[in-house]
Amino acid sequence: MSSQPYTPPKVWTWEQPSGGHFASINRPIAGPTHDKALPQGKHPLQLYSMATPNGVKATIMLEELLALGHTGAEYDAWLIRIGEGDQFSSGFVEINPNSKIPALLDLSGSEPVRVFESGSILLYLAEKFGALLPQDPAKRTQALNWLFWQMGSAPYLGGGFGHFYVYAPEKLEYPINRFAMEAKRQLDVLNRHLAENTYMAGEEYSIADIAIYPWYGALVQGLVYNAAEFLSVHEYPHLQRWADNIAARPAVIRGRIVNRVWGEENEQLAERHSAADIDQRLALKK
Ligand SMILES: N[C@@H](CCC(=O)N[C@@H](CS)C(=O)NCC(=O)O)C(=O)O
Repeated sequence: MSSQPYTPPKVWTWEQPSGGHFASINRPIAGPTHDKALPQGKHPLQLYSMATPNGVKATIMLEELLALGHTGAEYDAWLIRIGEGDQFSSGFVEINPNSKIPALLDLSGSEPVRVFESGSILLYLAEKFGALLPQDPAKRTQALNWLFWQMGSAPYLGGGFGHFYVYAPEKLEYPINRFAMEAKRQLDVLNRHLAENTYMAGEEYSIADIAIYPWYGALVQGLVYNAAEFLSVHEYPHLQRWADNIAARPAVIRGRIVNRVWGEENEQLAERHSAADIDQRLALKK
């Protein structure tokens, strides 16, 4: 790898490994790499995931639904170790041909329902349980605007800024500048909106907040990419207020630790099969 100017060849070919944190799992082809069925537990919902920002959207949602009393949202959460290529097993690819976590299997009906893309999982669960998505059409649209905003914007934060600031094999000024500028623009979009609104869709907490918090809320809290100082996040006080408010919700505290295998012992729970699994972890002293 070199930071010398690069002249692309006529035809791109795959040279492996290309370097960087995820080099060993990145490939230019889709499909399974090995035959392996996924485990299944006893609950109606089976989640296959890891506690990355996209993964915790699903576990926070499920914990919020359980907190609201929707017992049909009971779930087994199985760990997919993306660094070890579990997302390329035949069983996982059957649920998500895109080989990315999170993926959900709903076994409650006559036919299994396969759900992938974290935004689709949030919408599916909100509609299934009639919760966390406003009923009023204008407010519902507001929530969906921000849900889709998150799905379209976060790749610039994660795949752009995060990749070049943290994971790339070399620190390169051009991409870090470009994506830091875009990340700050997005933070300002949120800050301005939250100056006028308690939550993303107005007064009602919704799937839009659940989608945005694990990326942008965690970023301003210094939990993602350790970039709070670099991105001067003190410039976004309304976003900070909203993030602190969301982070304190019991379902968020619970959902964050599911399928997490790093950090403090009381914040790690590789698999979740009952509420007691989370209770026991959280009860461990730091
Ligand atoms: N747009 C997808 C993105 C999912 C995604 O990028 N997941 C990452 C972890 S946060 C992943 O599974 N990476 C493994 C890989 O790229 O092989 C979603 O929101 O569900």
